[in-house]
Amino acid sequence: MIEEILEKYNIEGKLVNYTQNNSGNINKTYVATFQKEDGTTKKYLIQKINTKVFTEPYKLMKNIEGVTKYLKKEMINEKDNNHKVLEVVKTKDNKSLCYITNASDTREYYRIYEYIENAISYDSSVDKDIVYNTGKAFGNFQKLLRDYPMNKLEETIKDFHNTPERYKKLMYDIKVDSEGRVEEAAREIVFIIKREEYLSLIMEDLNSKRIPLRVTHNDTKVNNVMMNKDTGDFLAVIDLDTVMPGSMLFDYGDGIRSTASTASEDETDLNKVSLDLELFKAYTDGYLSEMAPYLTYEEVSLMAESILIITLELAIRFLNDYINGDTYFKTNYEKHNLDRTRNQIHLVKDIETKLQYMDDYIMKKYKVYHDKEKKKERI
Ligand code: GN1
Ligand code: MG
Repeated sequence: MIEEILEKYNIEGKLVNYTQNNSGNINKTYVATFQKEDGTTKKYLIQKINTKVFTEPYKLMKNIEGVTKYLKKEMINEKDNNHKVLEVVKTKDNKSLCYITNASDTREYYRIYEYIENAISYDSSVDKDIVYNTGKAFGNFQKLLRDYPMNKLEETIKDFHNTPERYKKLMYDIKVDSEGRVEEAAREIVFIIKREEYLSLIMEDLNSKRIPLRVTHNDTKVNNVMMNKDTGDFLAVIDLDTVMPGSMLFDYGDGIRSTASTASEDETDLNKVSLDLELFKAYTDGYLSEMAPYLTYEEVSLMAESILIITLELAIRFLNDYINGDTYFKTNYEKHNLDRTRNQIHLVKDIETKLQYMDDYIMKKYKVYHDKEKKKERI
């Protein structure tokens, strides 16, 4: 299969081997190594696009091509030689995507990226520097894309971070209970229902234009930033499938949810799951060091709550997938999605006790970075 895909590309050298890479809950990824005539090797990432999730793969690639081109140009403008942009490898007929027809006569879509060398990524983090640099990476990403023409972007997944819509869908699927799994999840369902009032906070402000639409990444997990192995600085933001117009609040909140949790989403020992305030501070500092000058006060005042909202959203999504029979996220065992739901709910409980502290910290730091920039402007 991999060989069949590679035939559609003009990659220099000979395929030495390929292995499947297990990170990511949606797409399938392989790393292929090629050897050139001079003996040097080069790696590539081959990804099978999950077309159940991304139903229009051409639109998806159009977004990625547009955004990566723009980011490259912006980095050159800023004379930034330290960071990289994801590089799409084109097929022999200059397409960013190819397909093969499988045994059951359906099309499977694949794309190839250049492998980012000298880099490492983490699934969860305990190191403040890694977290600071993750926040900085996503802040820098939003900063560079702040003037990207939004009308060029396709909505690759409709209502992706529309939390109240996600809630409505959960309530509907609970009523249908197609897999007979609702009873088992009763406590989790009640927990979510009790928090319904929070869920629309960001969407209402977006809809009423109290907060701006921006180009956002929408999947700011710690493993979506490649770090420079030598310097520890961020090297590149990856996984651009969900780049769409949205609110910076979902990106910031999801960044904290993912990087400042003391355990991965799959951890079943809930005693290990909490929100580490030192890591929260590190991410916030990294993010604000890039984005503070461009944020509005309304956005900043919702940043702490965004952490709560997105964590609830993930609990809703995992639970909804469990109730529907695990059709969306990759799962490794029967109750995987229920365990992920419990993990996120546990994190929500902890976040609730820390909200005020986080809000105070964000406000304080926003003012510091903001004033610093204003001073620079005056000089
Ligand atoms: C999915 O595939 P991955 O791990 O990058 C999901 C995110 C979730 C995340 C939870 C397109 O991301 O929204 O936050 O799992 N991506 C999509 O681990 O649904
Ligand atoms: Mg990913």
